[in-house]
Amino acid sequence: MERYFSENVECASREEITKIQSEKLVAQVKHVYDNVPYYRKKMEEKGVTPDDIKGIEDLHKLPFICKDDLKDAYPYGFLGVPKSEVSKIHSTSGTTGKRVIAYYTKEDEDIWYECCARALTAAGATKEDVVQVAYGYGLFTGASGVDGGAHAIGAMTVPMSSGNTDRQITFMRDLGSTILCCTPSYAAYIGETIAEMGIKPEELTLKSGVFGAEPWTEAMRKEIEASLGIKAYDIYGLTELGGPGVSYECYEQKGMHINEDHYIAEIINPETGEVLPDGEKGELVFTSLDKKGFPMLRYRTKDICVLNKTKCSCGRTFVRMAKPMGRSDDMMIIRGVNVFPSQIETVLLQEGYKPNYRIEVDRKNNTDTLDIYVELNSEKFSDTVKGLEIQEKSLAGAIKTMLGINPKVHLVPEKSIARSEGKAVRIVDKRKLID
Ligand code: DLL
Repeated sequence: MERYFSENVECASREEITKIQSEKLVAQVKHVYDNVPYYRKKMEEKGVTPDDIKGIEDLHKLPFICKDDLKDAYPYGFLGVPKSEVSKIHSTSGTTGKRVIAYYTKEDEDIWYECCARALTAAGATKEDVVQVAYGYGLFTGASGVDGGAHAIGAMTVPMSSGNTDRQITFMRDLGSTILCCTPSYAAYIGETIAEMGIKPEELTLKSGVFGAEPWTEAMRKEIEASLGIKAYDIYGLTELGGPGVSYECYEQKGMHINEDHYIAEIINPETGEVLPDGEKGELVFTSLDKKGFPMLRYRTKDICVLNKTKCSCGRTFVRMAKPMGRSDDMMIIRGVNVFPSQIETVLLQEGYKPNYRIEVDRKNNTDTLDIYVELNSEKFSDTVKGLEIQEKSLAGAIKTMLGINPKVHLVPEKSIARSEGKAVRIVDKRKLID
């Protein structure tokens, strides 16, 4: 039987959810207007005051916040409480420009852990479980969030952090870990290492995994589920909104339920900012309703996604978001065609290759080039040059059918592409280095 961590809200009626959201929105707008001068100015520029916001039907009147606003206001410009009220911070892993620093009050932390506890419960976690946390601890939100969630459930929490894969597997076996939390690319790597060590998935006690922080495909899910002998659940979130637990999958695995008592989701046209009707694909925008330390009103995530408001048979009434196809930042435009790495990954796995690949985009003689490096594996092995060429051509053909453009595929030796212990970096866009 399905279990819930906060059944009263997770299964509340639409009327109840709308009421909760409306009341909280009115209070949150007032909080931000009074305490975040940067956003107050944006509201003034748009001619909006807190009196104009009477409920969620007025949400569209508020200005958006984008990453550039957070950069402009770095480091304390969006802090919504006195520093003495801040209990901790986290930060994005951004390698270029300024990082985003998110602030939490004690209450913000508790709400965040509750959201993660809902996600873990939906993945089958109870007090009896041993939860192995293999997201990175530190500035990244991944580990702290699910660690807090596991504590809220009362499960035994194993704070491994990412990396040191042999030690992960030793602890997993010795302690009898039942739930693994890490990025999907790291889960795939752990699965691969287990196979190399000659351990069968059924020898492990793992039953499920809670994987997120990067886009991953259904094909990758199957791969991980088979290699670890588990059911793999998706979890979504971002530093600006607190971290993991903004939304999470239930056993139906048909989209991630958004914690709507804490967040309002909208889908907008990324070019015009216009709010799109239900079911249309566009950029996800979130409003955090409770966060006081780092409150976000209409934050533009750049994640491309679709919302589904139909009823889920798990009993939860929270709206569901599809797996994000990737950030609009990650979308490559190659010879005029929009390409997401996840599309390429889907084809590779369908064709029997492993999720170890690198995409290189360049421009030669004014034409974009797309090179895809993919590892060979024992099932896809050919010992003649001719045989390899045939394989490369056949894979390039399958990718062309998906994308509409012709890539050059390079099959490379097993293990020659670096594995990821956190978020995988799979695209090298050399055009950006030149521009
Ligand atoms: O990745 C928070 C997180 C940690 C989520 C652990 C889930 C598990 P950031 O580092 O700020 O925060 O990156 C946020 O990662 O805007 C998405 O583009 C991407 N992302 C996060 N979860 C998913 C997911 C954390 N399940 C950015 N599927 C987001 C696809 C995801 N993309």
